[in-house]
Amino acid sequence: MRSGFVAILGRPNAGKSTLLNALAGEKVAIVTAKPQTTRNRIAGVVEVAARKGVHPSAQIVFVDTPGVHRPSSQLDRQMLREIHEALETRDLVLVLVDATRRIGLGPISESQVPESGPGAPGFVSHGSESPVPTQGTGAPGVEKSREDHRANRASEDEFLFSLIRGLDCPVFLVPTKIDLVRKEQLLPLIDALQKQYDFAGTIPVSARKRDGLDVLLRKIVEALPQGERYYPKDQLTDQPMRFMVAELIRERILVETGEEVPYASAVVIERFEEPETPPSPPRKKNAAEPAKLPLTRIAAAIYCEREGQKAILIGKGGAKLKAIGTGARRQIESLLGTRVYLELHVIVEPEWRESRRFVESLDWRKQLEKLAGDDEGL
Ligand SMILES: Nc1nc2c(ncn2[C@@H]2O[C@H](COP(=O)(O)OP(=O)(O)O)[C@@H](O)[C@H]2O)c(=O)[nH]1
Ligand SMILES: [Mg+2]
Repeated sequence: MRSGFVAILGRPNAGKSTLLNALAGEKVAIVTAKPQTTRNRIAGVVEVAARKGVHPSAQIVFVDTPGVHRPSSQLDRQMLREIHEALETRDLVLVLVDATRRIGLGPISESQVPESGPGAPGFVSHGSESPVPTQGTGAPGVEKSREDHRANRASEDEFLFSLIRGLDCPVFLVPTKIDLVRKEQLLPLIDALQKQYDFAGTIPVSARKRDGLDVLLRKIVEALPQGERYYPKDQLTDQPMRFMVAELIRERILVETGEEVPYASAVVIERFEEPETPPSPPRKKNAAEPAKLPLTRIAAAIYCEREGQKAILIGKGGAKLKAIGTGARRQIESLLGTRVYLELHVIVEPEWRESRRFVESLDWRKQLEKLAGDDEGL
């Protein structure tokens, strides 16, 4: 059989976590429309059955990573370390590119996808593609900011390419979200990217429509080395349950709040009491007595940086925190297959994103070490 690690790399919001989930067939990583949703590397384990005359069976360990961006805070630096770690142990790399983005630039939002025709701005030329506001074109200040914007995006691309240059493994280019663009728009983007890097292959996909995923899996299996499984056959991810639970709570925060709050929030599980009786198999439809399901008790702290953010997270009369808790609880119940009692509280930790010590304490790998250490101490 074949086996190996496949690192999923790309700019923020490229669609990395959505692809991971589509390939794993389950929600392994949280997904939102906001950039920098993913903060840690996350493995999703995919078993591929042998196809006679095509390829042998395989276990592919996909590793989702935070979006590549030049770091400014300690949190950013931690995310970059996660990317480097994912690149250290990999047999193959996928560079995901949002197919709706313009050449040399970042993505445009779904609502801005051009309808059709040569009038569709900027997919081919480098001249007219800037998404900065067009009012006042000609004014020197606007021209300058447009230039800066373009230079900045190009340099973020360059930053990504610098991470893969010199890797001694195959790197595939994977344009994703192709459900949002037409072929005539996709080809020039692929062309431009192929000029910047010598990719071992190009496989366009839509994670949302599950388009191209079979081809992607086949090409990956063909490129992977012979080897045995890294994880048991039925294991889906390397994340412990309590981290997935923390992520589901963070996902609700990302969805329920705006401005700085999502980026300044972190979730730490303080208590996780599994039921003494294991959860029974999923209930049959119409089967009565859902109350008999065992109960998991979870307490979590939501960290933010300022009193104002705390007030937003709590909301009027606690309404926001309640909405976050209710939404998260439903997701956690379906993940765990138990009823869940979820207790949330908000803690202000000024400037935590600038504290390397605090940022590292959020890392579940570090948290596991600490939990193991605490146990030994008992
Ligand atoms: N239409 C469409 N949207 C997608 C696709 N893949 C991801 N998205 C959306 O793009 C946004 C960012 O996705 P996410 O997976 O979190 O990106 P990441 O930051 O690279 O992990 C989310 O709103 C997704 O729903 C796709 O194949 N088609
Ligand atoms: Mg992500």
